[in-house]
Amino acid sequence: MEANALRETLSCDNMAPLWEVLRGLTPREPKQVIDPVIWRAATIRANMDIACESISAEDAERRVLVLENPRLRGRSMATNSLYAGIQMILPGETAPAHRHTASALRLILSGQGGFTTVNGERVEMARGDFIITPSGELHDHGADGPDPVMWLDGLDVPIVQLLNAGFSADGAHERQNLRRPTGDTVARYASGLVPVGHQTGPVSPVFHYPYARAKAALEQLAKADDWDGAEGLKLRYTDPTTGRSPIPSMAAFLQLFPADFKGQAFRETDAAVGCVVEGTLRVTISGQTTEMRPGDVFVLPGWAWRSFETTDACTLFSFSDRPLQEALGFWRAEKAQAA
Ligand code: GTQ
Repeated sequence: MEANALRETLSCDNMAPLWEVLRGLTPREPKQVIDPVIWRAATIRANMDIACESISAEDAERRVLVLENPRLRGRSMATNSLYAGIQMILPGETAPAHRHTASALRLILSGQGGFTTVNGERVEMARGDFIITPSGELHDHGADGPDPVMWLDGLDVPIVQLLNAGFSADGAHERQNLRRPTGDTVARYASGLVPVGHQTGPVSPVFHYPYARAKAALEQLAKADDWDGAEGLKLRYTDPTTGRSPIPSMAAFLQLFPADFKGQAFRETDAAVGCVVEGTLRVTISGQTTEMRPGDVFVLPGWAWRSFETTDACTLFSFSDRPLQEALGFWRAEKAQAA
């Protein structure tokens, strides 16, 4: 039968010829299907100020500007597997307590006096802090100081959507009741000890990773001088009770580049969302070089060649779906041969 006729015949019975789509289903290598988009700090802030005039955190439930990849417009996706957004809370506002299947991670960008309460324990937010909300845990956010508080949100929403496994519910009160003192989980699980009888699970019991501690760790390692030729010094956030990623679907990293770094080109299968915390980073993706400054957020498409350069020292936060790719045996990385 002729190809068009065959396709139509099969289509009537909800079937299709594999040979017409095979290479699309099993590509020779990952395709470039997303853009290396950048959201500049100044643009984020200008649009956020407009959003703050337009709606309260309470009315919005979450006052968030979704960071959309132009190649995935309208789907609330920064990459094929990652949702990213910028959230702001004005002094006195509350983002009311709710829970959902999607896990969230946050990088605090600006403002003092912000807090989030996760599962009955409140943490105070400081710039550069990394905070997680594991799947299904009740969380509300607020700003009790004089400043607006802003942060980068990363969620595994596209994964939950792919699996169509999402549930959500509202808390009984806008601000959940506190059931543990601040610092409780860090003392219990992140002091090099764990409570006797503690059962490890898929998510980290620790949900606050202060920037001051992470930065101090990088600076201590810098004294040993063992920089990677492509990545500088790169640490990943862990569940201290297992060593695994704090969230099973997403990994988060903090890395330090020394001054005058000229990194080797490399690529990895996991697309990442990056945000400069301190300093300036020149990022070259697929031959295009852009200077990233603090608060700029950008996408590193999976399997695209990238390299990093600095003039002064720079700290970069990033997150990706690497734990999923590793669990499935998919993750690959490659470094360019030194010239
Ligand atoms: O803070 O709970 O960016 O539920 C998107 C959905 C943040 C949150 C987002 C959310 C949240």
